[in-house]
Amino acid sequence: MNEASPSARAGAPTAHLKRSLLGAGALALLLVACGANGGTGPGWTFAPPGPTPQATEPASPEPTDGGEPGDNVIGLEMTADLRYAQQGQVVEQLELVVGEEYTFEVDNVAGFSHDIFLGPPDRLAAGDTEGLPGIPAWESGVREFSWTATDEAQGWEYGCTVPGHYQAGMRGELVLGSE
Ligand SMILES: [Cu+2]
Repeated sequence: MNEASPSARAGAPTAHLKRSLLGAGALALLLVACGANGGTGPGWTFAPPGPTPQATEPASPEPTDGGEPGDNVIGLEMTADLRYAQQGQVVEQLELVVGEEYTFEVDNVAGFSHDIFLGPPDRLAAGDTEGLPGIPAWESGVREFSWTATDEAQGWEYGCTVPGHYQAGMRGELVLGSE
């Protein structure tokens, strides 16, 4: 009876081991099957989840050309010899672009009164400055005015309407172009 027990005990583990091996083999087959299924599963054909990356444009305001204040400043000196000048050089015409706003910075360096107006030559010659862009006469220093060039100003001039100054040649042409 004592001898049967060890063999029975020995046989039991053996049978158990065989069953375990079979189980492991079945399990291995299952794993292979699962692996094959996983490789060809429907999930494989889907595109990667998540939002598609979008290039986010930085909201940087681009400066528009010509729109900056100070871009269109026209400096003029009014001289003692009845001229408009820039750095001592007589200015006989100014080229402007229709639709652009200009700031005229006008320095009276003459030591006596001048003015500046923009308008039709006949009105400047007559001293008729009613409603015209410009600055009435002053004796010394810098004054300024702003004006937006329009098609209406075709043929206009700039000039000084102090009596005798326009006729003496204190004037110039406005040449209007378009951009
Ligand atoms: Cu003058």
